[in-house]
Amino acid sequence: MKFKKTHNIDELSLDLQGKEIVIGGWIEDLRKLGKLTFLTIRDVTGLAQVIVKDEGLVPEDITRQSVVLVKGVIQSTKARDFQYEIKADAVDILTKAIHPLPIDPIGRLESNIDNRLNARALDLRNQRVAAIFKIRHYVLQSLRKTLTEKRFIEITTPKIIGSASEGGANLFSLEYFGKKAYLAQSPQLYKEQLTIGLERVFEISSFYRAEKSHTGRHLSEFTSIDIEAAFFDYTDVMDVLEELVVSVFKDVKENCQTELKTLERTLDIPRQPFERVTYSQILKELADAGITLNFGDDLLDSHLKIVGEKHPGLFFLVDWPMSLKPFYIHEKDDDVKLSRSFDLQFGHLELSSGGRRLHDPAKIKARLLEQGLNPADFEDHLQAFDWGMPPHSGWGMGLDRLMTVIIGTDNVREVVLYPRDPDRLSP
Ligand code: AMO
Repeated sequence: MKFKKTHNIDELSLDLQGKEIVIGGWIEDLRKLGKLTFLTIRDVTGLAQVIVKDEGLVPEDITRQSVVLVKGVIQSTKARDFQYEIKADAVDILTKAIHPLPIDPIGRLESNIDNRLNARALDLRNQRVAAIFKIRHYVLQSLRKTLTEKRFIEITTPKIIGSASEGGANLFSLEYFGKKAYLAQSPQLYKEQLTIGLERVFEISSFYRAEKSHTGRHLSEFTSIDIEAAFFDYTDVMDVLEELVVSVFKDVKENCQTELKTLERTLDIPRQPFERVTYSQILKELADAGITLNFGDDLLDSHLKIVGEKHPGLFFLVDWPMSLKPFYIHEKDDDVKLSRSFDLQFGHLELSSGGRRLHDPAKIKARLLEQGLNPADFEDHLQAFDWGMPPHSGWGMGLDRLMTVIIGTDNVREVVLYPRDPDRLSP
């Protein structure tokens, strides 16, 4: 590099007229008008127009998306789209982009999602795509801020584990120094144990599910936001979830105006309180639609589609049958067939599920056996229940699914940089 970048593009304005600056970025467009060359240069903060009067400064064969440093002086401009322009004194070509590029990086020519994912790094030069990941950054910041304010402590639990956290299905297994190991499906068991020492914990990490699903909402590797809180009942963690989701929407609306504008997206702050609909009520609604389910039947995609038409926004689905819930979920006191658990839905899409946990080890062992699981496989976990396990509740929410709701897409691959699904293991 012949000279050093002095400014991000969003730091430049006509106030700096006459001053020499250096910007660094990618050539988004270049036009030659007689002896003049006009370059538009983009860095992550914005777009600037550069005018090159000296023909020798830019080689004939320079390409779009090449990386350059431009040293020049800020001056006024007649261009409609810019408040100022940079008159170049020197252009240092750092990397030349080789054409043809696999996709049109600025998105004028639409590419299908597979081609875009195959060239994801280049795809991010499309401002609509970059906007999604800038928003994702703010969503993560907002989640951490709100949970920290609520005195949750961020934890990191192992992703290589010796026994299943969510029961036997959907586990990726691997060889671990001659032993069988698994990729964690969730931090469930660890987050529960950690309420002993830290009371309120949260984790935002990748988890793994060997699901052969080809849908817009399933990935083999997804990011989960998990919480667990001692002395909280399931309704208390529902309140945390509701507040968290609403503050994410508010923070994105406030901090990501440019990105939302780029995506032509208006974000409505969800109305509170979120509706609470019982499982039995859903069965009635389905019966009205001509679908007869028995108590204990799971809600399939086709059922949730109908549910989503009646309840298109955010709502809690509560009072699930115990038989449909994992071994760690607590029953209701007044009706042991029902669980103290919930799902947070956005129409037909499940965003989160959670509940009150059993903290009596004898009950957990009984539930493991009931579900065909072997308590011996959960020995490490179960021993913690003899060390002073507080009553506790929590939930897990798919960050990627939450992002699809914020962005307004039905494909989770749009909001994950390098998605993993049964057909995709690279890049
Ligand atoms: P559950 O299995 O319902 O619950 O997962 C919680 C949330 O994680 C997201 N999710 C996924 N997102 C993308 N691709 C997948 N394959 C995928 N699987 C799950 C969903 C889902 O609602 N331990 C419990 C949570 C708890 O009770 O604390 C659990 O894992 O948004």
